[in-house]
Amino acid sequence: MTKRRLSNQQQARISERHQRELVSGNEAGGARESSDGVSGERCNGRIVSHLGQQLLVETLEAGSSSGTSVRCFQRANLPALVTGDLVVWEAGDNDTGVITAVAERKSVFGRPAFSGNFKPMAANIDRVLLVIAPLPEPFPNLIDRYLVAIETLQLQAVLVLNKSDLHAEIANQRLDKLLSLYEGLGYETHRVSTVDNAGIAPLLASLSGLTTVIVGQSGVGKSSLINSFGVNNDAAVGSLSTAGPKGTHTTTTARLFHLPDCDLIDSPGIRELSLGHIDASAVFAGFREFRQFEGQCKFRDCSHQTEPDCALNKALAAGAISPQRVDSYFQILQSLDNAGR
Ligand SMILES: Nc1nc2c(ncn2[C@@H]2O[C@H](COP(=O)(O)OP(=O)(O)OP(=O)(O)O)[C@@H](O)[C@H]2O)c(=O)[nH]1
Ligand SMILES: [Mg+2]
Ligand SMILES: [Zn+2]
Repeated sequence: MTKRRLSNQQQARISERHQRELVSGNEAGGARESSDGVSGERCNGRIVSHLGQQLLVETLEAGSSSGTSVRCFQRANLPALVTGDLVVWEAGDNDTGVITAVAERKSVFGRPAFSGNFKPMAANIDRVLLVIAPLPEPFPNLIDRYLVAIETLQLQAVLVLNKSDLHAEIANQRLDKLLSLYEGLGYETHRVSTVDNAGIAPLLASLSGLTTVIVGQSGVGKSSLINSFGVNNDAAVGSLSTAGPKGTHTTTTARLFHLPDCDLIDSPGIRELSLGHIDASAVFAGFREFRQFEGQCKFRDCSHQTEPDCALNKALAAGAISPQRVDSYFQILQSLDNAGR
């Protein structure tokens, strides 16, 4: 219980900070006369999910969630809002509300839209939990692409290999080895199963006091994980036959869930992760073990391929960095070129 009490205090502190941000965010937007049917009484809230044209907003009272939610429209002058955004809303017609202001985001996770521009998906998060599984098999480069995206946003990445119960059936030693590689790079990793609950308790304990967005391919078990943590409102879980490269995605919108001492955001699965919004130098820096070699090559514009005295190639030859990661780096660079950069 001590842990829970502590965590509640932590949460209250976090929420107090949010309240301050909200007030300042609202003042920055300027108090408005009620011209569009709103009550004029300003309330704090947090975006839980998208509901078509509307947003589901949980109300925040006295520094924490009151447990009630309201469907809201947003004022047209606001940017696109995402799950986790802290907002000010006012009661409107027909039990709906109108979002009139948004607090500055302390962090954001997202990926490029078709246009190539960055598209936010979840805001005010501490960690990104990347889930992989033996089935569906990860597409090539998946982990490195995610890690580059996460490092670029200066967020903390956690790698989770789910469906460990399938070890006996599916030869996934490759994935196990892969996970060990990232462990060696200093990333936190977990091996879990939502079927037999292996590894679930330590994973949940590692999320204490934090807001975590769960990402990964469709069908790897992101929603199943959320359910195995014991949330009140179940996240919809798909059948493996419908999830996957050709099937429909079960989760279609990012959604916030509460546990006693942490918040989780479930997210829709992806088919692949393009990095169209990231430039070549950010890709290099996104490989955390490469950063020490930045500016160490003989030529300032070294492409780390055939140039003499290349620090990256020397490290590779000395076995200090993984050939797989170097290959992955070049594959990502090539995909940026192919995307017309
Ligand atoms: N064997 C096994 N199957 C699992 C495990 N976790 C989830 N599954 C199954 O994997 C399938 C997909 O699970 P979901 O939780 O819907 O996957 P998701 O990542 O949320 O998928 P999207 O919402 O489409 O992105 C379901 O049939 C689950 O029952 C596990 O640990 N072991
Ligand atoms: Mg899902
Ligand atoms: Zn070089």
